[in-house]
Amino acid sequence: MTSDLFDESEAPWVESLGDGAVVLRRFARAMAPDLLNAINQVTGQAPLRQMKTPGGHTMSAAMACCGTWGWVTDRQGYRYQQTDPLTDKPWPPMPDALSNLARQAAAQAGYLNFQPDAGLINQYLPGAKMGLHQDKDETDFTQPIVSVSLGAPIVFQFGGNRRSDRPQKVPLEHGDVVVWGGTSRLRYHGVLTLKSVEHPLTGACRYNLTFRRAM
Ligand code: MD6
Ligand code: FE
Repeated sequence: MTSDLFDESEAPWVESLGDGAVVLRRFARAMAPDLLNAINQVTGQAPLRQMKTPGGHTMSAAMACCGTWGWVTDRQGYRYQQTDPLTDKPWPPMPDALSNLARQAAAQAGYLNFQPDAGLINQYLPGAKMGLHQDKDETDFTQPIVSVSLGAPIVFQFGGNRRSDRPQKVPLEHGDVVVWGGTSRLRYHGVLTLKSVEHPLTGACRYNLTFRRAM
């Protein structure tokens, strides 16, 4: 088999998004079935849910967490905590398939010894989006962010260090991994509204896995 629409044998390649930031194209495609199994395992224990922002809006993406620290938002604010507010139990452990992928992707991008203690699973259905924001609730900004796309394609927006900087539009597809750190660590980013496009493994759904060192 040399080419088909969802070729898993396509060799990965790297694209720069600026200093310290790269897209590892197709990096996670071969392991995607294992990653989707891991997602199902985590969300069986910590259900996907749409959280509220401090401003009272309901986020359009549904989220669940794994690892020692989970990122949550509610009327009180954004924070990391060790228990799931839905179940009051610790977040499920981060499956090895996820932590290994995160560490390998970080290393490929030049960030050695990345040990994520927070894994965020975002589920986007058609119509869902995420506005421009910074990931800044972590304590150590020398550690990168690793962000994995699975399923339906979307347009990622990667801005600058100020909200007013015009973002680059980066189409992301199944298996693409974005890694940002160094002087890019606090760059604004988000995704445009998910269109209705079917993927053979996920249907119309897109998953984003975001790995961080929270503490
Ligand atoms: C993405 N997601 O879905 C980018 N950040 O490709 C994020 O930047 C993000 O999904 C913080 C919390 C949840 C997220
Ligand atoms: Fe983010």
